[in-house]
Amino acid sequence: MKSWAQVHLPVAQLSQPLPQLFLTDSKTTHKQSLAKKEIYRMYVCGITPYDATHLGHAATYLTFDLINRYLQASGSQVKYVQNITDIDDPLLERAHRDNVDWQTLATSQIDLFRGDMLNLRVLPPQHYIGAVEAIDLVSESVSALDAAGSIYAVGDDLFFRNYRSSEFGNLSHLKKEEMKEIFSQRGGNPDLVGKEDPLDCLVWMAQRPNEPGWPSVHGIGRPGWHIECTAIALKYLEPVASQDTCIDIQGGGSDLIFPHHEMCASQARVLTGKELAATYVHSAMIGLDGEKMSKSKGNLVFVSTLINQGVDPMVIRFALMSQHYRLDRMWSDSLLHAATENVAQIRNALALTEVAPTTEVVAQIALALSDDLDTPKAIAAVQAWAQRSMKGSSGGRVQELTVALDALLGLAL
Ligand code: 5CA
Ligand code: ZN
Repeated sequence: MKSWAQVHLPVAQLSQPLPQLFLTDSKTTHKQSLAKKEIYRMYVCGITPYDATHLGHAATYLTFDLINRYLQASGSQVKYVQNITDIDDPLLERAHRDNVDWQTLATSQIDLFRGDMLNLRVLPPQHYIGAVEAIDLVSESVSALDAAGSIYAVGDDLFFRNYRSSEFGNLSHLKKEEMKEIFSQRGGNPDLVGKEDPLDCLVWMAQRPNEPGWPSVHGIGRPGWHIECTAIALKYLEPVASQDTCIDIQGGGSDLIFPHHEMCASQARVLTGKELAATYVHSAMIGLDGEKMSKSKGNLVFVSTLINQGVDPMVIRFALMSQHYRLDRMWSDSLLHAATENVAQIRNALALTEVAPTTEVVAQIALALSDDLDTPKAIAAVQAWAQRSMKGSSGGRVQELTVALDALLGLAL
């Protein structure tokens, strides 16, 4: 699938090398430094194309964009892959509810998403892969799991033996009863008669009446959700045999820790004998009026609606970065208003002929980001600089800061 257009990434002018990046790993639950590498491999779970792009989606992709930007500014290359769940039950249900063709719905939402990502200056992945275009790939992965003795049938559907692995649960740290409950809320079917274990997951779903299906060695059907991401990540990120883990970063919103990422990791262990990712990074949930922003609750604010109302995309980006990615947080009008004022103040300072020293503030931004993407701290440093500049402090180079804001924070001001 076509990714969105390239976003210009300036080369940050740094007076000293960037500090090593620390990120909180959901598996160890600790902040850990990313081993220095020339090439990083990052997989981020993409949208299911309906109700895109709400501010929760946007916040999550911004988190990984910050990682991408930081690693590139450190001089490394980032291989970045994202999927699109362009065939799945929720998409079909929405198309049915709204009496539209599911492909038309998906195509329109993917187009909208691409435009929103471009407006927010999110660097595009090199491979943007839809589930539909990965059917053969998924089917091959199911065959490989089958060859490893990890697949069984319930009727014409195929399931993966998750719970057989002693490592299952290492990522989510949940008790089995908790897993079962969350699994049933997030597309699983723990109580299905015929399953060997309630937590085994569907990897190939035989075609249902009036639903699409694709021919495969497993019969006509479609991929299960988790195997879609496992297969796409392992194929398109081209893992290196000599490395301990298949990829460096597996990411998405915190709602994906269980079951999705736990099950992807479980499948990858069987397929490769290795841990899927060195670091599992999860961006916390954005809510509105005290509740998680989600399609099912219908309490969504869309990036495109705000932009159509005349809101500057850089203000949206700034507002989403003004709170830390690991905190569940609320979107509100007051957040947007504060961001509008703060961006205006920074722009006013950047327009001055004499500005406060810039080398130090660039170093502060880098240091804050290196510490688990502390964007509130980075932004506070820029605001303090703007105030110093407005009060007449001098000795800085505007260009040094504008380039750093763009390269590291994605803010083209
Ligand atoms: N297609 C799957 C992933 S393979 C999926 O979860 N799609 S999604 O459209 O529901 O979500 C897309 C991304 O946005 C996921 O990483 C998800 O974790 C994240 N996300 C969804 N809702 C929110 C929210 N309210 N706040 C933050 N991130 C969110
Ligand atoms: Zn995924």
